[in-house]
Amino acid sequence: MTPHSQLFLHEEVAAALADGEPVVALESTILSHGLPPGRNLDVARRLEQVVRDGGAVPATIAVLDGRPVLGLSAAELERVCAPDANLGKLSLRDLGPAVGLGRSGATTVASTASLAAAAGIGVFATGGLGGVHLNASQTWDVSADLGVLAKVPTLVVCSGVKSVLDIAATLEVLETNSVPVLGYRTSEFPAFYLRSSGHELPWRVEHAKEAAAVVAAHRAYAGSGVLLANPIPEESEMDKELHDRLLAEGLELLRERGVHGAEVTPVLLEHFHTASGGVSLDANEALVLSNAKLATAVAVELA
Ligand code: PSU
Ligand code: MN
Repeated sequence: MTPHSQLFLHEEVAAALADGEPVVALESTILSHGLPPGRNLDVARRLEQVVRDGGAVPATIAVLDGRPVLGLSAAELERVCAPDANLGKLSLRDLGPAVGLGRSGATTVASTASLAAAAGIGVFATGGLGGVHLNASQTWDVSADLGVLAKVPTLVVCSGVKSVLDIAATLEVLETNSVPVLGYRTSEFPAFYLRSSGHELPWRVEHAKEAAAVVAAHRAYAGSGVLLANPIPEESEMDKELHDRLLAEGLELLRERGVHGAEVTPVLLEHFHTASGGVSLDANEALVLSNAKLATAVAVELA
């Protein structure tokens, strides 16, 4: 482990960065809050393998005992995925408290992208991005993920945002913050479990090489990130009717239980996973693996 001011880089990650070899960051909230124990470790390992198979070094990121770790060891990955891990969800604002107080936690898109950028890792793969919530005009619930994309030059590869969010408003905030949103072989912003959302995108790319060219050019003009929106693979897309039913039920559940803030996404995901009998889990796994593969291809082009 190489200390790098407040960062702790796995040796392999530090060596790859020093040699200009491609590295792909992966987040840990999806493991600790998005997937059930048992399944999460398997997905975590497969994500890292997909990155390796594509010719890059994976850096799964989490905060362990007050240390932001970039590139978890096998034992650390097991710790993050353990049924009794009980890790908090750390957004960017939580990094200072967690590090200062010596705590552990899983990192979201906001904190993972920030840590990656601080270490010089420019490419990051995840499942879904946080965004503007449907009732944000009353609750002010807008994910810090958007504010971070406005400020750090990381490429985030995701499958759009869930339809539990206000997709139109999310795209507006990304525009306001000068974050280009590229559709990967699509002209529509994807909606996580579904390939299309009905919201058109201004730009599309057909190959990793094109995405890399856009990222390289964007970095010359702006300090903001880039979003590469990769729809869930066709064969894994959820049935639209099932999706819409689960979403309506999930929203009702949130209202009944008065769930708000950081708990919204985990509670909703849990409802999808149990009520769909695992169909949504398979979808979630398929899309995140596909995003890791695409992110790796872009990282290789950039390197
Ligand atoms: N969307 C998903 N799965 C997830 C998340 C979002 O489909 O696991 C997680 C990501 O870590 C994302 C975070 O960064 O939720 C956003 O949370 P919030 O809206 O509280 O900022
Ligand atoms: Mn929120």
